[in-house]
Amino acid sequence: MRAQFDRQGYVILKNFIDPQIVRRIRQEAETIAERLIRKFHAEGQLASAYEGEPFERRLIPVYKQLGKQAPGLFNKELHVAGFYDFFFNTRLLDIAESFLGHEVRLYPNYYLRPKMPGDDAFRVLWHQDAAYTDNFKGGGNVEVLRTVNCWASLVPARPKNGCMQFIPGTHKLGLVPYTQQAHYLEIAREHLEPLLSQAIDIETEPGDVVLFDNMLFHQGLPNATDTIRWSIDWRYQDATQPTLRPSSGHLARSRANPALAVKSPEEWIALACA
Ligand SMILES: O=C(O)CCC(=O)C(=O)O
Repeated sequence: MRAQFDRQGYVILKNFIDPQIVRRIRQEAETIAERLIRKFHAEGQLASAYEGEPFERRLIPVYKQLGKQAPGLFNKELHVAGFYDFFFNTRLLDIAESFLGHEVRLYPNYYLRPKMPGDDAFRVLWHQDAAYTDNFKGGGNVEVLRTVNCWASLVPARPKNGCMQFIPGTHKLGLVPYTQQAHYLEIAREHLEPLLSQAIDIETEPGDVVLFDNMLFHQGLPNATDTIRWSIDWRYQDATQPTLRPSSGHLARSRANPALAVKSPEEWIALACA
């Protein structure tokens, strides 16, 4: 696993997450969507609460009506018990620890992502995750950050509904120039175009976890179906390093200071307000 990660810049852990945890996460995502709808419906901004609609569709009319007011990503909302079992999963943290050493943090950008159909704002352009950290311009060299970046879908992810695409081996190129586009950063054309023919689809099922390098060239395709492609993306980092972002994330494993690591759903929930 480690050898493939080092060589290709990614590895897919098939059927890695316990089905019970996957079901729980999906329920948490449904509750997050429900709360969003209830709030905007109570404020009179939605024609209906769309109660009869399934999870894969319910937010579609909501996003159509709310436009830019609708969040493209959920972050603080993930401080609920189900996501504690997911992010602080022992098997996953064992892998993170084996890659990163005994001090491991959950990096600050962890998201639940409803990729809406037919909306270009949800097409995530070719980028390196490290470029988003670099773009904060807080100083520091993002190339030295030691992270394991993770991605999992709550529905089957395919090219048609907007799975990710990777260009294997590109994590060895270092940070390449990028530009700010309307919604996302994008790798400069002259660095991307010669490599585009090597892009591969990353197809996943719920329960799979994709691990990839902070420098790997990747994109999230547009969703051309009529259902939402729900996914989660998160990262672990060597906690002896700075995040080079405005926030510090959350300690997940520590040999030096075990008492400081998040150890229970209650602690995780309390951190929503931190
Ligand atoms: O979910 C997507 O479509 C893209 C996600 C992504 O680029 C990331 O997690 O870094």
